[in-house]
Amino acid sequence: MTAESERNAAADALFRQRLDGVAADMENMLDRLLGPEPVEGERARPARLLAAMRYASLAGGKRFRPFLVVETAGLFDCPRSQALLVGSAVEFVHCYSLVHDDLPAMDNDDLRRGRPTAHKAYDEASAILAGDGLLTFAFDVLAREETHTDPAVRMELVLALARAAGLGGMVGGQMLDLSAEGRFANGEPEALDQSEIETLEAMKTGALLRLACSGGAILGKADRQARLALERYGTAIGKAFQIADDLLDAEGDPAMVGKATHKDDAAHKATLVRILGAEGARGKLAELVADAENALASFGAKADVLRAAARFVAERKR
Ligand code: GRG
Repeated sequence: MTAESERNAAADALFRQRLDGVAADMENMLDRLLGPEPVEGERARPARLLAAMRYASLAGGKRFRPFLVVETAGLFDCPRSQALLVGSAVEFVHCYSLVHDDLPAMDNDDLRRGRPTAHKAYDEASAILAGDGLLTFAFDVLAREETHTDPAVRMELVLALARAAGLGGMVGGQMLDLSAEGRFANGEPEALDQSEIETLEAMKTGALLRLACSGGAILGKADRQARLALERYGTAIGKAFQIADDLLDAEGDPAMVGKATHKDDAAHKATLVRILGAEGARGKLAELVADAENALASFGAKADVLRAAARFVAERKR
């Protein structure tokens, strides 16, 4: 074993440990935030809505986005409790997007995280409202004083999450995706070129992952150079994540992945795997991992776990 591969193996093991640690902390935090008692300004928490929101956000999920917030915030020695709150806001948005993406009007999926999707476990109306509730709750959490004592930091987090999640981010990307499938107009799938696919994916998947990385920098009041470095890292991770997801769809086993696979081909989805082929896509993944690792150069060994996270994204099996 070379010194570099030994260092990578140690960082990979530490990455697993840290991801598990964030997942455990996230479970406790989401459970606390989504408790039965109304908080100031709320009248009541309707039991069925709360249960559907808990179903969609507790138990399951890798918690990779909160992990990114915690690790990037850790580069600036931010308190873990604050990073976990920002991580939970990002996770609420992510979980809402999965609930709505699974609806019959969108991807019409029955299985998510190895369990029935929210609209199967409850009903469509409850799933739509649970998604709405989770999305709104994310901004509630970011606006709380316990998230950061400086209101300017909280405001910046709110704005960054809104921009990543909304019209020009994830929701916009989902619209481009549905349009490319031929859901509207004449019903014919659009033949997107590589740059159009990259834009779609940067919005649909990349924006929230990138925000998870810049979220740590905002929380840590990082300087411009550090912010740009983390944005470059987050951008590369976001692209890699989507390619890995497309490879899992093309080649993965539903029992392992926890959701239906081979859906992209059936839906004539515009993906980079379709354009580059599986081998070409794996080559692109390797380039993106290298770019993500290099983006962290100025943080030195402190960022080894984030470098391991980039490798994990490319190699993940679920
Ligand atoms: C409905 C507004 C709206 C947006 C949908 C999330 C999304 C946008 C579409 C889902 C399609 C998809 C599978 C995209 C690939 C990237 C992705 C979000 C994968 C799932 O994320 P993981 O692997 O899931 O982090 P877990 O379950 O681990 O949290």
